[in-house]
Amino acid sequence: MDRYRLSILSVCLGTSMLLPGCRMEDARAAGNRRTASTASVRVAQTPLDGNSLPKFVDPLPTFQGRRVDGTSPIQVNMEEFQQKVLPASVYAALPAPYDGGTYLWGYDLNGTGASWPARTIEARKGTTTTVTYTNSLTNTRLQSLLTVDQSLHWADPLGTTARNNCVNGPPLAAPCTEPYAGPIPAVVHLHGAEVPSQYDGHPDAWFTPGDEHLGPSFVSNVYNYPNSQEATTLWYHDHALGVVRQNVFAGLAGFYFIRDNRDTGLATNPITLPAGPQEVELLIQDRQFDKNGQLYFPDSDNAANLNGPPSNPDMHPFWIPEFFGDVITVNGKSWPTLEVEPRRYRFRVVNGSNARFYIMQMFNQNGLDMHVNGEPGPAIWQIGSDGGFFDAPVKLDDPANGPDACAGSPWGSNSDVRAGEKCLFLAPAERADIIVDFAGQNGKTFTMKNFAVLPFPSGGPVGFGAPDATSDGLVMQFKVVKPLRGKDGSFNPAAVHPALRAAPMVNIKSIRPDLRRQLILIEEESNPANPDGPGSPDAAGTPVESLVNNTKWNGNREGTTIRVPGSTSNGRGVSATETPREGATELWEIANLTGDAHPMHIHLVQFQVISRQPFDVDTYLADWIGAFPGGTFNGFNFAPGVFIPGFGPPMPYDVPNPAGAVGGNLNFDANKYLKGGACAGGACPVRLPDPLDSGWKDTIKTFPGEITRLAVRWTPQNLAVNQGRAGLNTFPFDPTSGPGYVEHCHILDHEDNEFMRPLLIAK
Ligand SMILES: [Cu+2]
Repeated sequence: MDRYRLSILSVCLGTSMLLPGCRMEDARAAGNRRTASTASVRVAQTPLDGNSLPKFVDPLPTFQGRRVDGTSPIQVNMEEFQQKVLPASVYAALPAPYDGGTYLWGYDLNGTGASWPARTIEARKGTTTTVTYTNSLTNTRLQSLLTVDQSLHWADPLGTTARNNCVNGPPLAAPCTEPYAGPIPAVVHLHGAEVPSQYDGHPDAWFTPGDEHLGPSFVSNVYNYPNSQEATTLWYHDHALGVVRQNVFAGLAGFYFIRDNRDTGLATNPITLPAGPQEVELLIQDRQFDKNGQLYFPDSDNAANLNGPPSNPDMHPFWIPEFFGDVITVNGKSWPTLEVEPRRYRFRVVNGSNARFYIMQMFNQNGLDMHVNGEPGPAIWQIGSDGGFFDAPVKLDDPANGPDACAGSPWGSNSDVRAGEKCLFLAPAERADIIVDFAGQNGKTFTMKNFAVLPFPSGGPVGFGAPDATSDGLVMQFKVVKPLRGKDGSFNPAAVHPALRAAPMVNIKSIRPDLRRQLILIEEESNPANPDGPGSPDAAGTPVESLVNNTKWNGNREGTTIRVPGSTSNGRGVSATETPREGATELWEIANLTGDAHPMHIHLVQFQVISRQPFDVDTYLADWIGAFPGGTFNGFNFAPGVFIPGFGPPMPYDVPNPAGAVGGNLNFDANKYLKGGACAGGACPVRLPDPLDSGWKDTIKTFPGEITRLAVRWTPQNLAVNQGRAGLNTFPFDPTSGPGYVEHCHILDHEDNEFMRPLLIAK
């Protein structure tokens, strides 16, 4: 985004006020006039500088003794509450009601009180967990601080966006440019779970308080999770169309563990994993606050906010391309500290941030200023990823990888994405199950730091001014100050240890695919030469939206009711082009034509990474644009060979290209694109998955300028390789029923703005 901000600034200073980014002042002035005349709910907030906050003063909130048993039915109520996220000294200086904490939205499990994160649900493999969700987000204080952008295709409970056609601006009529103050829509997705689609938290399955308004895909708010997959770290979070970035930001997220008879969570577990107080959840999220200690989500009310103004206010008056905050929270507490014994700990790590990536490493802090990197260590051993355990532990931050394996030097040089692959490297929604051994470290303090640039990997660490708290990457501290209680006989990844898995991972990469798909990711930017006209892919404009396969969420060609050919309606308002057969195995090749990495999440299944390969994006893009057929869309005439935003792929989806791949795109695996370009020596090397991406995944980083190849099998995770075939359902439920599933970018600001597609399973 720095790139965009720089270009806006230079263009605005140098030329006319007609260019899109330069109109911000006009838009804001208009917004202020509306505020006076329509009693708008927008509230002006003064940002609090994260640098000014004390660090490492409060303990990490943990869930030991506060987890909820998933083998009994659970009542989950969404409600507003207050929590002291920042140090107590901040709230002590504030008047009522802010002295009581930051207003948040959270999940209250079984009446035990809402918290951020919510209480962890401990489910048991093979035993259904039944959850009844209710939405009590009425008369909240927080709504006025989280300005819904009605120009997005969003849940829209009152139908104002649909009635006023707000998604097809500019120009935008008055209701489209005003904040929304109606009932709050919400729905819960259990991320990474094998579930029937009616319980998947489809983005259109939202419901408002009292179920007064229901999304078109709503079936029930009593969900049954079969827990048929492997023991792993899942998380549950809001998934309502177009407001996920704000509902999750508000606090609607929690952990969900699937336990089995090996990963029992008890000290007696046969894998000997650290348990009890030595098994700790870590939900990492960046946030921004105002001077009342309240959440601050940028909506153009303050030009000085960290993220800059909305990039295209004449199309999206409040939406910003990515949210980054200058306060790092872990388990709903800013820069916390965990006191540990000199022994091994197991951490279940989730990146729950809107858009921030993390490349993390620990440093010995003793005697050093917190901004100085001490001696690295201890090592982090990763034992599992999104969907279960690895076959064997992987050592990260190994000194053998070089002293700067994670840190890079100087700041920002690790925009080379490969640097992260030997570190604890998490894009939004990815999980890591890790072991850290604090033995022999008595008295030491270790600081966990993040070295990922933002946006990743094109940005820099200086977006918020340097040095600052987040650009120094501070995350949390571990203090080895507790006495060792008893001998540590737990799982030692550095020595002989029990197997993590009862059986090796089923290798679905070995299955000959029934179907090959080639999909592209593209960012549509405003066209500086024609700011009110159609966007162009990766022009020097500002981000409008990013799309899977140049296709909008609803599956229609932009500005029309014409379905992208080859799509199937879910009968509830959206059409899918990805319609895999139950039981089939597919090769998905995703080519990222944008300038940034996108964590792509596929619902229903866990998949495996086959390989990654850089390719010649510029040459491909020129040929790909040349394949567009021309026509009139959204009021604009396009000549043949001109990019049509939101048209879908340039060619018919279902007609295989020369590689035999459906998707409607030119074959990006062609030799022409796999040599030269950015690749040294004239050939773009295929990279096998690094160890961290070798396990089960449901969310995968797709790097810019690269093809990411995935083996995706539409069966339960553990089905033997010879047991699946296209047309055979092996799930303990019918995956073809209900509203269907989705696949999307898990940068929340992206998925809220069209970077999501329906996914329907076919017979
Ligand atoms: Cu994205």
